[in-house]
Amino acid sequence: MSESLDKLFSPPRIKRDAAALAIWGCDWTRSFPVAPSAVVFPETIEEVQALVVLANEEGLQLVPSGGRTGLSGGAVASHGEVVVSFDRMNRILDFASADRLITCQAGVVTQTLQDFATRQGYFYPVDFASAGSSQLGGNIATNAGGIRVIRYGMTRNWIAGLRVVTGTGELLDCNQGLVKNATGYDFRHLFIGSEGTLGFIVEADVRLTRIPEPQQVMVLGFEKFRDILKVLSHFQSLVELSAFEFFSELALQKVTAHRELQRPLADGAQFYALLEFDASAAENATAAFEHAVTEGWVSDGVLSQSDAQAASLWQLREGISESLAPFSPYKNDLSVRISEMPEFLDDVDGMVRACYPDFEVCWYGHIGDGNLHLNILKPEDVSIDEFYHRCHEISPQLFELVRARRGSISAEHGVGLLKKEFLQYSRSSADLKIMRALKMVLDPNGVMNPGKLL
Ligand code: S2G
Ligand code: ZN
Repeated sequence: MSESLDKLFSPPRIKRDAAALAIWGCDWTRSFPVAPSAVVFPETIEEVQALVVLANEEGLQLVPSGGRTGLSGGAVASHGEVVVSFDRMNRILDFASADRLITCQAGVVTQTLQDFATRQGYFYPVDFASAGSSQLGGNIATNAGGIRVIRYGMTRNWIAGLRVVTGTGELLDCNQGLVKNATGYDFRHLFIGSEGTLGFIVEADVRLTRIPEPQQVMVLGFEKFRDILKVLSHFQSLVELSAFEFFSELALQKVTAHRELQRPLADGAQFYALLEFDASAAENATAAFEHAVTEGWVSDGVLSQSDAQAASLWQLREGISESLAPFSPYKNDLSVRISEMPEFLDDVDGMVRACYPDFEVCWYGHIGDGNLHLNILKPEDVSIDEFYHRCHEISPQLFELVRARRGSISAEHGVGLLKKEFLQYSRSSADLKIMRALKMVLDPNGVMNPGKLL
């Protein structure tokens, strides 16, 4: 059946060799079988449309693939699907200075977009550890967040226009990069976060902002979780924060060992916060720090004195994910409203200690956004299957705590395959009914990324 693909693609733009299938058939998750039937590399929107039409005619199933940095199995092909890689649709098509817009194909690497924007004198603010390999299309499909959401918001905030090939092969031009457009449903927001289940994102008009003034970084040490949130609100009353991240002592131990980094403070602490702000706000930030010390919320702190020192402090946070990878972590990516955070943290801490007494639990994340990355580390003497099974079994209890506070079981990593069975902890039955109806409208034959999200 997939022979008909050869009418549309010829080598090297179609691959079927085992090595290629293993590379393009998955993302960063390692807990699902990888078994695509082929990988194709379209170069134009018309080729994507022809492929989707063919898939509808011949019952092919298509898995969109970008930078393959996903963490929920959203880009894994396990049942003979055809992987559609955007590696060759990676051109920046236009820069409109007056609109402060860059138009690019979906396969543009996030870092390439950031660098291009800076060269034009502007700033694309969405940033995270995998920006060097993730692609814009995947960032949009998962509404990627990262480390500067507290100041700049999620990917969703920066997409002024979107070209999408739906699951029936129609090309939609959503919003055309307009600032204002009051003409009914805004389809951008249907496809942003849809995880490739409604259609292929093929092009985007990306909004830019001013390049921020030089930033400074502060790392603070805490003994108690809940003091972190008191410090957050105190700093926010005095300083516009560009970032407010946190990580535990265990995370710090893993990242300093893995990357051979210096510890940030003379004394240890239970938890650390990493703050970033405009250098012109350093005086206010220092005043806020001194108040936090007086209140006993903070034990110690350091303020970066150079860009190099700021970068090495950032490594302590951005290097965590990579440092934990060798421990095959069972990842949770939870969010609740900030006002719910203190009690939620207590709930989760109590549950984790009760349920995982023999597992190392690593806390870190974008606490300024109410987003907690909870990584359970696999003990050496436990098999990966046994470990994942035990973690998966406890997930309902964890997600019940999330539901009780109207939180999200997936703050920024998406649902994919990993969280699909738990979606009802964050979405109502009415939500799910409408999501399925929308899927039927846009992808009636189930061509698009089957088995993901819904
Ligand atoms: C982070 C990166 C992915 C992970 O570090 O903020 O979103 O490993 C994560 O959790
Ligand atoms: Zn994150």
